[in-house]
Amino acid sequence: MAEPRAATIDGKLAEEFAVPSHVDEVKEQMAAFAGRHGAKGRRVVLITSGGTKVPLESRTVRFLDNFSSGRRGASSAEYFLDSGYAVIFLHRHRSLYPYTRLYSNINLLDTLQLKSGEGASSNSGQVVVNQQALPNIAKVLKRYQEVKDAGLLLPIEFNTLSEYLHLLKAAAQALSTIGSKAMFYLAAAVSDFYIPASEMPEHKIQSSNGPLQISMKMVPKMLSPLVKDWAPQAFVISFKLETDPSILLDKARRALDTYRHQAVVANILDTRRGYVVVVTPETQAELILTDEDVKNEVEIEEKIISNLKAAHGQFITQQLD
Ligand code: PAZ
Repeated sequence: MAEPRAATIDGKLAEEFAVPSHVDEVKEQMAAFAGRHGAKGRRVVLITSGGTKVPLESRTVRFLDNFSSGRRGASSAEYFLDSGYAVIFLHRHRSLYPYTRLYSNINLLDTLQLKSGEGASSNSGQVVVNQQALPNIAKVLKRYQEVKDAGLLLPIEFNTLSEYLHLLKAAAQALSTIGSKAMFYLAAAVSDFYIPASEMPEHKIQSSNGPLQISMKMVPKMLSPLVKDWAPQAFVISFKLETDPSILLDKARRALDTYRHQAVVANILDTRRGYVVVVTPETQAELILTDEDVKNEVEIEEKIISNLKAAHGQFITQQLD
C-alpha cells in the first residue's frame, strides 16, 4: 500500500500526538545551529538516539518501552564530531550521552575522595577526584570541553513518542536550509505502535477489571515525508534492527525501495556491538570488529561513521554536478 504523504502525516501528528510546547523554540535553535555551521562549509548531522516511551494512560502510570540504551547514538556523535561534523543530538532523556557514556557504569561517589588534613572530618572538607576510577578522564574531558567551547554539539531531549515525532519533523525542516550538507542518522529505536490520545484511559488502569487487552495503532512512518517533503536534499540513513538474521537484509532493501533514501544500517540485537551491514541501493558493506579491534578498544561506530562520511562526501559532490 502507498505510504501516506506529508499532508496526511502532518494531520495525524497534530491530531493524535500532543505537540510539545517548546517545539517552535527548539526548531529555531536547530535552524540557527545548522545555518551557522552550514555557512562555514561544515556538514551537520542530526542523530536520533535511545528508545521511546509509549503511555498506556493519559495520567501515565504505565508505559511500553524498549531495550535501546542510546549507546549507538552517543558514541556515533563522538565519531561524527571527530570527523568534522556539527551534531544535533536528539536523544531520549537519561539515555547515554556523548563522552559521559564512558563513565555511565561508575558510581560518582566512588570517584571522589575527601582530602585528608584540616577539615577532612567536617562536612566542608575539600573533595578531590580519584582519576584512576575514571579511565582516560583528562583526555575525554579535554575533548568534551573543546566540542562545547566550539559550539559543535546541540543536545535536544525527548521523553515520549509524541515529543520524538514532533521534534524530528522540526529538525528535518530546520536542516532543509543546508541542503545536501545535512545528514540524518536515525539510530533511535522508535515504537511502531501507540494508543491515540482519544482512546487512552485517563486514569490508572485497574487490575480489578481483570486481564488487560490493548489495541494499538501503527505509528506514522516519518521517513516518507522526511525524504520527500521536509528535507528532500539531505543524506538520510535509517537503521533496521531485527532478531532473525534471515530477514534482516531483505527488510533493509525493502526500506530503501519504499523510502528512496540513501542507506540503511542493518543490525541484529545480540551482535549489534560488533557487526552491522551498511546497505545502499547499489552496495552492501559488512562492518565487523575483529579481535584486534576489540583489543585496541575500536568501536563499531568508528567504522560506521568512516563509511558514511565517505558516502556523504560523494553524495554532496553528485548534487553539485
Ligand atoms: O541504543 P543501543 O546502542 O542500545 O542500540 C542501537 C539500536 C539497535 C537501537 C540501533 O542500532 C538501531 O538499530 N536502531 C533502529 C531500530 C529499529 O527501529 O529497527
